[in-house]
Amino acid sequence: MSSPSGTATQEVNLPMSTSGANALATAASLQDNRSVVKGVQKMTPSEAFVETMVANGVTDIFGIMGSAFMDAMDIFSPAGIRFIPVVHEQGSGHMADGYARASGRHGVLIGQNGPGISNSVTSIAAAYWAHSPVVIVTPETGTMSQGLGGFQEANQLPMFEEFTVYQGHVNNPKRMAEYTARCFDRAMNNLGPTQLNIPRDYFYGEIEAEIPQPIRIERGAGGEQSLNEAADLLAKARFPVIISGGGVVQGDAVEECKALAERLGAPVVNSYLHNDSFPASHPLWCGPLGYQGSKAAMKLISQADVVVALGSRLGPFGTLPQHGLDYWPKDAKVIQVDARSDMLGLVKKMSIGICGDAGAAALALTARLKDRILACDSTRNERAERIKTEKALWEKELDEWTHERDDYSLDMIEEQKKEGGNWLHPRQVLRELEKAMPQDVMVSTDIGNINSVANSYLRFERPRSFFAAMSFGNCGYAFPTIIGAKVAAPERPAISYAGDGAWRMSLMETMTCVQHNIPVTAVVFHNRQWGAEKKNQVDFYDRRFVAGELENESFAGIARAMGAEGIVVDKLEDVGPALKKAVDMQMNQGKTCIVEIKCTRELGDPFRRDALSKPVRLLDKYKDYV
Ligand SMILES: Cc1ncc(C[n+]2csc(CCOP(=O)(O)OP(=O)(O)O)c2C)c(N)n1
Ligand SMILES: [Mg+2]
Repeated sequence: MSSPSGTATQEVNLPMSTSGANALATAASLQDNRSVVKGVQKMTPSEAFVETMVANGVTDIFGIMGSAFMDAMDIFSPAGIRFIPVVHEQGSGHMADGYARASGRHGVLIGQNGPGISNSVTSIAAAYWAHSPVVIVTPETGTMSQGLGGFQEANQLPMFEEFTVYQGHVNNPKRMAEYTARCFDRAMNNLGPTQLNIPRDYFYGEIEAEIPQPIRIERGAGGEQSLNEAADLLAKARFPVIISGGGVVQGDAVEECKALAERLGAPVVNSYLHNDSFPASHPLWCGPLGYQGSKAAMKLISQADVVVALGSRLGPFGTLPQHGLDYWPKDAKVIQVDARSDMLGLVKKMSIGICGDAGAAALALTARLKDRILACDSTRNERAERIKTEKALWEKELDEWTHERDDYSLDMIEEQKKEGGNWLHPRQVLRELEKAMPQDVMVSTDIGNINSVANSYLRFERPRSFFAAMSFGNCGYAFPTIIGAKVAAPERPAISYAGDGAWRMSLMETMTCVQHNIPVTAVVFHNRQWGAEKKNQVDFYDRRFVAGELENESFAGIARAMGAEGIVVDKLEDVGPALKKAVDMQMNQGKTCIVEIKCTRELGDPFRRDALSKPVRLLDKYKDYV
């Protein structure tokens, strides 16, 4: 095929693969009718860089412009790549993460060497713990001034060393396409962010290069022997339970997980913060484990004699005791399936480790169990009843759990009654929001007390719908992340949750939504405090409050000043209608709306009771601070 200038081109056509995210990336790229130059060609390194991105199906890049990559940026548009300018580079990393999590395609960001790059370290760390295929392109000081202490000079590789699965440094302009391609391949194949570091003078010049075809590796089900042993173990299990993890979401393996669960009649619990890894309407679904998770899930897994951890690393925070339940079944045999061998048996004791794709492994196990008589077959109905009963009990408890009942929360509720104004109980607010959620919604959540309590009230029907701040746990995650998700899936309603503290850290990206036509809905829980941390001062520091109070202007007013809409809610009956109105504005009028909900200062269970201890003071002058 010939382009108007007469250069030979090839259609963007990624190799077909059947597994998960790769299949999604392929599907997206197959619809991509942009063409890429074919064979060895004379081109500039900027052209090699941009063409390699086209070959990988890139259509959107987040960032803030800069002289360091202006030569390449100049041809983004003719290459069919949209550059989405953000307010702060931290936001561009979260947007790339949200984009990747929603679509299974690469999320890409770029920035100015030095500060533009260091500004996004936090969001790349967050993307790393979400295992997102994000590529951060980091133009660097020019090779002739590196090391002389020039303008915006920094060593950019060490900054991301811990948070990337691969770092490519273009050490010669002739290798631009090769390194670019490798970064895109490895982000997808090794499941995590990669860094493409490019000395800024290497964008210029003339090279001979061929644009590499993307390499996508199909992951298999795992070793024959371990699959056979796992099937034998499951055939003998009395009460098997499945943990459906992030690997099920990323590998698009819900159907395979469902088939295995149905064959076993096993309850399925979501791993911590992967509430979209199994459809909530399914009779075998029991809700999430971990902090502020489902009691039904915890009570059921505590009974398990065999646990299948499907696509889960069983992270240390995700199985901590909760609601007074130390639910992890210490004597159960654990079959762990993960795409990464180094995650197998890392945190929890395991009986059988399967290194493979969650979907392929589930399929292989189901096939092995299909015609066998299983020990648990005879109790299928009884177990189904038990699941139903536990779920009903938990729903009833949630319905009746209208507010927190600890001393501090009760004191706050009383105090705020005297103070006047109408403040809503967070749990009731969360229940109302849950009821008003639109179909096919995508929700992102932040780090904070109310956001954590939300875990009990967020249920999903399909994967790639829930984007929580994962193990890096940074406040300010949710809003930019949902913006990126919305760019990837404009047809789906997009809602972020944030506490007022986290919102203050991220609200400026409202301008990105307004100016670049990316309508989303942001719910802000306005409780006038850094609640999650204040909870530790309640529990461990005798209510000596330092730095926890927040005095805010009206967030709805700030939103309006930025050109968005704002709704203030201070009545429970208005919560659902306000969310519906905001989503309607998003979907039908292309408007971003901030829903500011006035909440009491009450606080749910803390994050890290496990990691704090009562203060000890040895010096006389501090003796009262215990
Ligand atoms: C970037 C960052 N800074 C600080 C923290 C520590 N931290 C965790 S939760 C929290 C309070 C969150 O307050 P807010 O967003 O208002 O939600 P609330 O707890 O009040 O519901 C803080 C400061 C963090 N996790 N991330
Ligand atoms: Mg708060």
